[in-house]
Amino acid sequence: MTLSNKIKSIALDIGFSKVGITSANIDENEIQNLNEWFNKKYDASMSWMHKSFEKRIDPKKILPNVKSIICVALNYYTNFEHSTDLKAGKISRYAWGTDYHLVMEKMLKKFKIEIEKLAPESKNKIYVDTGPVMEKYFSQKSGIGWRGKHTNVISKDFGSWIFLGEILTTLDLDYNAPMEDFCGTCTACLDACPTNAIVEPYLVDSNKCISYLTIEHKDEFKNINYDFKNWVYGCDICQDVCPWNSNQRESIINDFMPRTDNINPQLEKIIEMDSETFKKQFNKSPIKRTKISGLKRNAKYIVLSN
Ligand code: B12
Ligand code: SF4
Ligand code: SF4
Repeated sequence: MTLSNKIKSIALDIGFSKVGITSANIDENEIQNLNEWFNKKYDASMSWMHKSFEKRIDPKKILPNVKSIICVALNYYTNFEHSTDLKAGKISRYAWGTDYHLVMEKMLKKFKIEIEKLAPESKNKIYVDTGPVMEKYFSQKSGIGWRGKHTNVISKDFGSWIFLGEILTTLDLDYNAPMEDFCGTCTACLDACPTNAIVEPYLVDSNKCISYLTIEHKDEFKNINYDFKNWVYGCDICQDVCPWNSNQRESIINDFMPRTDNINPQLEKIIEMDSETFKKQFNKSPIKRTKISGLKRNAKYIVLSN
């Protein structure tokens, strides 16, 4: 078995749902698209993204002599749905259980150790949403899935309910073919987005995206007048309507099972929540990112606008 195949088989043994390998180079076209996204200010207040622009477009600035990127994806679908109770908020599927950064980092560390057993001379760096890496781009290039018109990566076997991670490596490996696009003439995600944040196919303006507004936006919602459709943390609308998400397989990761009250928390309960309860309910959960103040702001906004 080749080294590349051994590495891919280890990834699947560790529990990743998909693995693919690609070169660490980024096409000129992609760099131009990214530049345009920043020029149009679609990054909203996420200035940390632009600050790391040079690293984002050149992985060698993260790991000198990097040759390949080993991309992985982890299915997080659990068989639960949101309710239609208007007094309840909706929490995005990815945040129902334990924070994927913690889950995947543990798996990636194990993976890195195994790679270094096979190739002790190699230098390797792991990432899962934790650095200036174009995760969706590399994932498509490594054959894991394609970038849908809503911009998330969709795998034929797992839909878009997958988290992405990668190992940057100095190893010269065999590359997979990039995944082709299977969106076809579908426009379901563009049609369903309540704020028209998908301004054109494959282009999201974060300023309008409910996911950005409820998670990353730090201030009060001044001059913002959108119907959040009860999404109190993140937003899954463009993925819920995607035909590639209709026959999902359940995740094998127990940590992704929803915690009590994490799918549809009552909005009034959030507004009245004290910090002890917040800490307990959202310990090791991605929801910690908004802090209690952000979650309360979101819940109040929904109650006032309903
Ligand atoms: C910043 C960020 C956000 C921002 C911006 C979203 C975005 N579209 O990039 C906000 C806060 C809005 C966000 C929201 C979400 N995010 Co987010 N986010 C990121 C982060 C940190 C960086 C992404 C990035 O580089 N964006 C820059 C822009 C320019 O990239 P882009 O939108 O893909 O734009 C490219 C395309 O437009 C392309 N392009 C232009 N024209 C064309 C034409 C064609 C044909 C094609 C193919 C491409 C193309 O060029 C651009 C440059 O690359 C990544 C982690 C990472 N390091 O990659 C996670 C990540 C993308 N997020 C993730 C998730 C889960 C989400 C949410 C689903 C969470 C939720 N449920 O609320 C939503 C989805 C919203 C949406 N429709 O995109 C996952 C996605 C997993 C997947 N299956 O793809 C990631 C990969 C984290 C992870 N490690 O798993 N996110
Ligand atoms: S996450 Fe919600 S607001 Fe953002 S693009 Fe998708 S449907 Fe639109
Ligand atoms: S809803 Fe349709 S257009 Fe949007 S990502 Fe899914 S297949 Fe592509």
